[in-house]
Amino acid sequence: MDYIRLKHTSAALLALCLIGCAPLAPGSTSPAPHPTPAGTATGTESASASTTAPAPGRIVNTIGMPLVRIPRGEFLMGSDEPIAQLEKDFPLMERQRLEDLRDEAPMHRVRITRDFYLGQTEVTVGQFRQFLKVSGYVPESITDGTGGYGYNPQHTPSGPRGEQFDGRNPRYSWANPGFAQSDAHPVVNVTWNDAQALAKWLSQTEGRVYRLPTEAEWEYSARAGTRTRYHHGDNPEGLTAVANVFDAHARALWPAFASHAVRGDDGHAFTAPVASFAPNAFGLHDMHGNAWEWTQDLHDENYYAHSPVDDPQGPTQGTVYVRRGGSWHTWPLYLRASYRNWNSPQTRYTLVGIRLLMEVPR
Ligand SMILES: [Ca+2]
Ligand SMILES: [Ca+2]
Repeated sequence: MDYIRLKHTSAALLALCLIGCAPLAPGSTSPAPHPTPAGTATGTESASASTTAPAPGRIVNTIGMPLVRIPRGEFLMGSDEPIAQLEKDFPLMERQRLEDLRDEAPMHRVRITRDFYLGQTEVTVGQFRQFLKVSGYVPESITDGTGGYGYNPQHTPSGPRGEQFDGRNPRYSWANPGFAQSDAHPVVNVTWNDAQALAKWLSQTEGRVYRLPTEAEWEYSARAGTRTRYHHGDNPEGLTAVANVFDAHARALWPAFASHAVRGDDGHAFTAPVASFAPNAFGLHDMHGNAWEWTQDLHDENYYAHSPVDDPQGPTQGTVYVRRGGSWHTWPLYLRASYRNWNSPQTRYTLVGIRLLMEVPR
C-alpha cells in the first residue's frame, strides 16, 4: 500500500567531464556502456571494492556516496499504455486509479544533453547522519516540531486521510521511522527542503553542483535504455528480483491490502539496505522501490503536452514537487518508471527518501 490517496485529497498537505568518457551519440536510445573516469577532483574513485555492484564510471564522494556517470542521450518519456491494457494487467485497480495516470501522457521524446552523475543508491541513513553532524543542519521534521511518520503496529487508520502510518508525531523523524534501520538503509522521513539543504551543503563542501534530478533525468536514469514498465520488463511479478516492494513480507503486516501485493517475496517487510538488489543497465540500484525519491521538478499534470525536448526542467509554477519510483510499501502499478506522484516540499513520510545528482563541470 502507499499513501497514493494523498494525490487526490489535500493539496495543502501533499501538497564531473572526466577524460575517457563515451557518451551516447545524439539520437541513440540505447544505454551506453559505463564510461571509465580518468580521475576526480573530489571524492575517491572506486570502480571495484564496495558493498555495491562494481561499476566503472563510478566515484565516491566525501560522505561515502557512490555516484555513477550517466551518459547523455535521448529517450521516450512517459507512458502511452491504453487503460484497457492496464486494466488487463492490473485487474484489481479501480478504473479511477487508472484514469488518474493521465499525467504520464503524452509519451514524448526527451533529449538529455549533458552527462551527469547520479547517486548509485538512495541517500543512506549513515550518509544523512554524517551530513547532520558536520553541517549542523537540523531536519525540518525537528525544526517545525511536528515530527514525522512511523510504523506502529497498534496504529489504526482513522480520519479523512486514513493514514497507514502513525503521525505526524515528534517521536518519529529521519532517525526513527518506527522500524529498524541500519546506516545502510535509505533515509526516509526527509522533506524536499531537507534534500535541498543536503545538496547545497555538498555543493559548498566539495565545490561541485549537487541537486535533485529533474523528472526527465530521473526517468531517463531509471529506464536505462528500456521502454518497459520496469527496467526488468513489464511483468509486476518480476519486481521482487530487482526491487524492494509491497511483497509477501509487507502483505503480512497490512492484510487489508494483501490483494495488491506482488505474490513473490523480496525478503524485506520495510526498507532494505540500499543496493540489496541488482542494478539496472546504468548501474543504479533501487530506482524501483525501497524509498520514493524526490525530484527537482514542480508538478503539472499537463506539462508533458508542451514540455521542451531538450533538458526539460519542469513547470515554472506550482506548489508540489514530484517524487518517483515507488517504495517498499508501494503497489506495482505505482512502481512503473513513468509513474509520477507529488507532495508539498514540507512533506515527510516513512516512504520518501532522496537520491542526488552531481553535475559534470562545464
Ligand atoms: Ca518488500
Ligand atoms: Ca528508490
